[in-house]
Amino acid sequence: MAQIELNGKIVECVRGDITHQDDIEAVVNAANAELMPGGGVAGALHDAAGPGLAEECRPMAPIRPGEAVISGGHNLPNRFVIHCLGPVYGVDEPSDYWLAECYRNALELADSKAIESIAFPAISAGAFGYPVEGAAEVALNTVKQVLPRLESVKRVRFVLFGAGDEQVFSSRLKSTIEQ
Ligand code: AR6
Repeated sequence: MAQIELNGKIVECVRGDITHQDDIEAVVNAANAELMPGGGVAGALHDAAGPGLAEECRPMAPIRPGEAVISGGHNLPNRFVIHCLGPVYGVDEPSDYWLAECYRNALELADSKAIESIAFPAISAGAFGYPVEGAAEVALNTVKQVLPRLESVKRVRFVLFGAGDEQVFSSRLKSTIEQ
């Protein structure tokens, strides 16, 4: 676990499950274009949210790489789910640009809804094949650029499923944000 302060706002990296972030207003889904249940994060969030989530999402699909859309949290402990379609590594090129767009769009959408806290998984770093070191670099650089100009968002949490991924994000956190 690592945590730093950026202009009075908190950025933190923790090991855990994105469906168990009870103190967070909006959780981010590493979605598929159709906004349907799938594997990984999308499967876990839809399972925990219940079928109402897919029903609410259907009219918003399909979404494009880099895009972010918002729904209610249904049976999740969060008020909102923000659904992002990450790039498929090596296919949706330049992958780093489209991944940064996910984080930027999700953060700006959260701010436009007066959301104060948001939790992200490592978008694209599972089924979509993005190497975790690069995924962490893009994620943290984008938060560094975008967070200072947001009005509502005061806490950004990265929730990493495995110990290795958590270490990569945590060690990148200081070097990226404090440099
Ligand atoms: N909580 C936090 N992180 C998780 C969880 C969880 N419950 N489950 C997996 N991860 P992925 P993608 C990690 O594949 O690469 C889906 O099938 C995982 O270890 O969920 O953007 C969708 O339907 C990895 O580090 O998302 C899409 O088709 C990271 O979350 C496609 O996969 C992202 O893995 C999206 O692929």
